[in-house]
Amino acid sequence: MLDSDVVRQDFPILHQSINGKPLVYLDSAASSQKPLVVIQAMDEYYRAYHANVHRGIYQLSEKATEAYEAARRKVARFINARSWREIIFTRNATEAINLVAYAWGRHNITARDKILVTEMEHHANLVPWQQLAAETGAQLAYIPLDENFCCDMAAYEAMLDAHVKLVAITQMSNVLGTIVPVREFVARAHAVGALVLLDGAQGVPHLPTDVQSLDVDFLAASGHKMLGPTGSGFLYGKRHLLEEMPPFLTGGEMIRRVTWTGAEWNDLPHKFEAGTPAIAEAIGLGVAVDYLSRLGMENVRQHEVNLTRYALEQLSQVEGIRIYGPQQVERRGGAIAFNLDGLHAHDVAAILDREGIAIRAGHHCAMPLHQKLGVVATARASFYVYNEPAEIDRLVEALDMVRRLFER
Ligand code: 7TS
Repeated sequence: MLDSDVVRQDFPILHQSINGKPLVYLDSAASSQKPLVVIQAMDEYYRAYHANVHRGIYQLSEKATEAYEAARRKVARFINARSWREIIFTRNATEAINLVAYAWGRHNITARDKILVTEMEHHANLVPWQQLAAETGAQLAYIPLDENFCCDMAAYEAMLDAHVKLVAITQMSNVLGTIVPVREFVARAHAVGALVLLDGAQGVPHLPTDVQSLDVDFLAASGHKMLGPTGSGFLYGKRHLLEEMPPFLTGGEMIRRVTWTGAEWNDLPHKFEAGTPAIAEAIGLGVAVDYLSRLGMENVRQHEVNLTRYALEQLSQVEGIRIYGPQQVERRGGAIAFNLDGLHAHDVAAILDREGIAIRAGHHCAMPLHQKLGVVATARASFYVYNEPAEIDRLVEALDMVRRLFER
């Protein structure tokens, strides 16, 4: 089992007070905090072996290249990719999704085609497809949510036909917490010849994720939500798909040979990594993946189930609260969006900040979903490996206080 008391010791940032109160960080869905080992690995790289990668004949560059490529192998193992060549480092999940929308989408989608997304997508897995549809004349259609905030699988089934070329879905909603039945989605998409892109920005940090057993064609993830640094993220793609795709960005690193009139592309994954990459960030992400692997992703998930169950129980006692998302913890992760009757989410978050509690408020980059929910904003508490039940108690006490404050 994961002991959050022990885990917390590894996160220096958590040991501080905000407005004289011990910090309660409940915004890991936006970005997680970093364990000391990640910070130290990046520091060590800059102090001891910083040099550019893939081009050095000298020792520093060889060491940097080794560390950078070792990180790629760690990520490949973490999601059980068949090969390290299937992992492309990007700045974040957004860039990974855009890579597919440009390099695959612009060459495979036509006016006759359909792209399906769910109604709960983050803008990162929505706007790139809206743009692709606008440019190609393809149709973008939304798989609806049912009354339990889960995907309506019968509606999905009815939307599938031979024109559907891509199903782009989140693994876990950053607002509702909903966990999507990925295998079911993939089996049905593949049956009509469509590919599946999984937005793992929320799922990969919190759920054991095996791309071979899920059989997804592409997976995008952000390093900074899984204990890694900002500026780190990755795209997984099945090798034959990545081989067939033209490059996204062009320039140095991604070529094998350049002449006056043209160029040949480098092997995977370098074909998709133009220019000097984020070396320290990749190394930091590798260490974050080691850290998560040591905790064990099954334990990470179980810890989150326990916290989420407790939080749903406790939060539901707060007068005038409305929680958005599935009730059953098995079907959801630890991002809990809510509103207090008659109060704007921003006011709630601002008052909580005075109590040292960090939550997010707004549309969480899911404006169409909020329109569907019939609200302009929600407040959102989200958990990770370092959170503990006592912090949920602090949140609930503070919400009770907010309610009393506005009742007067
Ligand atoms: N997809 C999902 C499901 C997300 O939650 C996010 C970020 C992204 C994609 C984009 O990730 P990025 O690293 O490329 O920015 N979600 C959030 C959030 O919920 N609050 O801040 C960022």
